[in-house]
Amino acid sequence: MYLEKKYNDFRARIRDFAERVIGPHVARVDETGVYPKELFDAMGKEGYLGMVVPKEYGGTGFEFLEYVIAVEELSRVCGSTGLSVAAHNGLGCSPIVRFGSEAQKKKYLPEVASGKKIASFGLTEPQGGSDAGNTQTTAARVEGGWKITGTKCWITNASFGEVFNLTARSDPKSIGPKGISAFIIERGWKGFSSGRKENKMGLRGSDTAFLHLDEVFCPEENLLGPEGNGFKQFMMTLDTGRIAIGGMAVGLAQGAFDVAARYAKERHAFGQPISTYQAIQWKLADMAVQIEAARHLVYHAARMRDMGLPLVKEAAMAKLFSSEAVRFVTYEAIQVLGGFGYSSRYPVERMYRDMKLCEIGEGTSEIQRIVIAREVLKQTEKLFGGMVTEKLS
Ligand code: COS
Repeated sequence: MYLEKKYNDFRARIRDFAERVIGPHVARVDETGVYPKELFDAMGKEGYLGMVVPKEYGGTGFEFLEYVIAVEELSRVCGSTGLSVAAHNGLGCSPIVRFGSEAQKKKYLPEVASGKKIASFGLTEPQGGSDAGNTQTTAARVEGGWKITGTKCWITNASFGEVFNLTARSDPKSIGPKGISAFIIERGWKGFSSGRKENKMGLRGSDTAFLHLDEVFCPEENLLGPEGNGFKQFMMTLDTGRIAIGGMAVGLAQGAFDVAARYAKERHAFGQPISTYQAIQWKLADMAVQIEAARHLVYHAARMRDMGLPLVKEAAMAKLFSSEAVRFVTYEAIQVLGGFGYSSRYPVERMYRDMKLCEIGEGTSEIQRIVIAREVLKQTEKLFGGMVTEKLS
């Protein structure tokens, strides 16, 4: 895919970092589920934990496209790293950047952008992931602030995150997406705890756990954005988060392709490299097309974000397509490697397990289809105005 030189240079820099610093740990991280803290520290030093934070608040102020390329390159080497970094930047830091007051930005952004504290996001609850408007966590008004009670689940970086953007129903009479507000909660506040780390199929190094809030007092100044606007803010956060998950999918797919293509050239069968057989060539060609198309959709949505354009449809399309592309690519990569692909001697089986989250997290593929259908139907209305169907007589 054609890209301006500055993006290619940026890619080369982060690829080198991912291969040199993260690469040696990946197999062990997958096996044990333990992610070394020094890797977070190393990423913090490079500025990769403050990519969406403007420079005046201690971040690198990268373009969104650069951020997506970074998530892609980290995921090409290690999906767990890609997801942890995307969740911290896109879901942890970003809502404070977009919706925070000046005082909140000054208080929280420098410490999360440097990686001194990891930031996280809590929307999903046990009784409803896709039905995000059915928030059961409550925020009851008390003197000086709010008392928050409820449970959030599948929260990335929950076990060690220190700053959490959470939604809770602040209007007790409301139902559905209205009457939900967003709050910034800190670990250490009385009544706040995280549950046991989930034992997952893939992305095993990326921390996932429940959060429990038992009458946690949240001061008024930690209401994030206007009261009652939490659902919309979180939907807007997910729109851009979905582009980053698209970047993660492209990265995992590229990682699997690179292994498969190289293996096909080195591996001999029936007296010649398997890359000389059409059966393998067609697989590699189809894989390459899927990756290229996914990357186009993801980068296009990222550029729209950089231009401040509406991108609900483009973000959902990018995530949906790239999530399905990476499923195809990692599946075929295993097939190219045969028995070796099925074994943990090569990383493609890990990538196959890691990629499944792309079809679930930050909105399932089914939710992306709902979002896309709503948007294209709206556009169709604008295009045609009146009826196009013939009147029945
Ligand atoms: N940006 C801005 N506003 C948005 C929005 C978006 N992307 N999506 C919805 N809204 C607004 C709507 O415009 C509506 O506003 P008004 O009441 O002023 O008209 C309000 O939010 C409610 O929206 P809607 O009626 O569409 O809500 P639904 O309950 O029908 O939910 C879906 C819509 C299903 C799309 C939403 O719940 C969703 O995305 N669910 C998946 C959640 C998810 O991704 N979870 C994974 C989290 S992993 S971190």
